[in-house]
Amino acid sequence: MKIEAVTSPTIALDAPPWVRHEALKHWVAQVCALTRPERVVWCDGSQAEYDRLCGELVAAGTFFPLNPAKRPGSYLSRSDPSDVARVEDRTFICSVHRQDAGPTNNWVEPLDMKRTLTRLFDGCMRGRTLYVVPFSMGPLGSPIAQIGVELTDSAYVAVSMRIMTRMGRSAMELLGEDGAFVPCLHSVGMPLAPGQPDVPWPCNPEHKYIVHFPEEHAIWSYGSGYGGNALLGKKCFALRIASSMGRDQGWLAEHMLILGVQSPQGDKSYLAAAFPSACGKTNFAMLIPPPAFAGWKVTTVGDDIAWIKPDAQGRLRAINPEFGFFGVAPGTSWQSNPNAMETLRANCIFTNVALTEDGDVWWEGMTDTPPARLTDWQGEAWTPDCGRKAAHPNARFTVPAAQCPSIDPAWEDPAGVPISAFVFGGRRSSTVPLVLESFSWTDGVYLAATMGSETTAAAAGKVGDVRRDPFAMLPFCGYNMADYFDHWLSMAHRLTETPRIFCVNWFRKTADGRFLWPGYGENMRVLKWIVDRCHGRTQAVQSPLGWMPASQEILWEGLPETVQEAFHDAMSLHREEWMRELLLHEELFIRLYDRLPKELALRRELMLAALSRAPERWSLPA
Ligand code: TSX
Ligand code: MN
Repeated sequence: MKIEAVTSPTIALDAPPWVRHEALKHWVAQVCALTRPERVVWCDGSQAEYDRLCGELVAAGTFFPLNPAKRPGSYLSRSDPSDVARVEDRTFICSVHRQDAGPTNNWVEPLDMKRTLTRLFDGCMRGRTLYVVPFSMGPLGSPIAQIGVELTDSAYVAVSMRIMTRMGRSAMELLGEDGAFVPCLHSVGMPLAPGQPDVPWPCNPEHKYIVHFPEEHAIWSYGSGYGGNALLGKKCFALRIASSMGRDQGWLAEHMLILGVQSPQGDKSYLAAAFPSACGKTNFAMLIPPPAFAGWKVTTVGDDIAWIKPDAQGRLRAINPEFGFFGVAPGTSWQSNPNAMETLRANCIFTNVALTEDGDVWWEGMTDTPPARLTDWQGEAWTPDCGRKAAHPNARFTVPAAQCPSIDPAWEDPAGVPISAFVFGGRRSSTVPLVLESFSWTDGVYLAATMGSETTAAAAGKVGDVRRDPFAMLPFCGYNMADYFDHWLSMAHRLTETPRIFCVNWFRKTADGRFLWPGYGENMRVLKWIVDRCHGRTQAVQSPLGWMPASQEILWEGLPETVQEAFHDAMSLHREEWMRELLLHEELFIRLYDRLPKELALRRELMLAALSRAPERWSLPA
């Protein structure tokens, strides 16, 4: 590779007049000189452009238009069977010092990585179009929002970015002549020789790299066209790079949904909640309260990412940096999430779901009985008895958030919404109670730092293993996880009032393996207690680990008595289980020992002491 080749562009850039940023044009020229695309398209984000690109994707065989009578304005896309999920082992945080990435991230020295990537990007866009995709993460012009520009050789990425971000001319105009932006470089890593026919889903089967340079706020992604590997605004920018910016600048970029709860009295509270995968995060963000909750309303601000900053009054305010939902389709149904199903009625891009005979989509868990005949996610004929899944377990929908019936009226407020509480959840069949409020901010940071979740079929490891996933950020923290804990502890000093911190577990089971809690909409009963706590409207019982609701503080109307009995079990604490749990916390702390905040190790000691004084089985008073 000759580096001087990078300085001489070979194709006319023809930037439109609304691009006034010379440094940006220079970067595009440099990337063209390196990657050698056939042409450059500056995306303006218009409907006409979206329709044209979707038409080209249909012609290329990447998109299949769904039946307009069943699913207007929607497309089905099938990825290469090898390119179906984020690639965590190919994801790198290339900070200057290895210790700044920490033991939970892959690390390569930045110059070393740039040498490797420059070789891969050399000529990698030959025969393809380079799309310049300007986008805003967060409402345009919001003081919490940020601009990025993705250069990609994938039209699928360009159209997906229009759904998932505020994409196009207005984002570019906000940049002006010299505004700051995060450069995001992406290639599917499959150049075309002259005359070589393209494939529906180009990607690189051998080389995949998802690379972050936190000090210079840059992202380079190579070899994959799927989801978080390729839509660089989401996990790469809004979580990994933004978390690193937030640490330096005193704010938070979190893997959290944001929801609003309105009481019959009309008061409105917002909370932000972090859950690892397979906990039903999107279902919780779009929860519909059961009939007993007349006058209560739950609204959705976001389902995946929250950017949270202290305002001038020292209160935390949050925005959803995204513009759409990129959700897991399997399991989504009119039973589990009617708001999501309503959102998906039109203008959707589905990836790796099954196709019905009448040109609609289907996935496992959508209906109790599957259709008699389908085309599966790989394009093969499918019948219920064929022994294969019709949709890939990580099949996705990409859809505008504005179409969600429960979307909050303030979801695009540039000032963000005030956060009253943080909620942390995991999938635990034992040990962890249904709900717990931390004694303090530090104690809440401990609970979030040590949260774990049991692996389901989709994840790596044995089914039922507990995987530590601090703050649900393990794959998404752009710096050392121990420094991240420290940043959370330090946030308390930037605030006049800290939000309350709660832990929830919808998944605790009886000894014979039945769920103790009905979950779904019935989680409103827990949510109401949380919100009532924030307003000082309800009591709590002190347990060895935190504050808990007594049964009479929960609204039970509409549920059978048996659920109240199960609640008693779902709230119990077993000394031996918790002693074992604290040993697992210690494993995590040893991994992070050199930078672990002292408060957390001490908090663990205090918990051990409290447990040693607790009865073998601690229960709420009857
Ligand atoms: O999303 C879920 N939530 C959150 C909803 C707001 N799921 C789906 C699994 C995760 C992808 C849940 N599954 C929840 C839950 O609260 N709880 C459960 C466990 C459960 C499953 C089925 C039943 C009850 C609990 N069914 C019956 O009891 C009939
Ligand atoms: Mn997520």
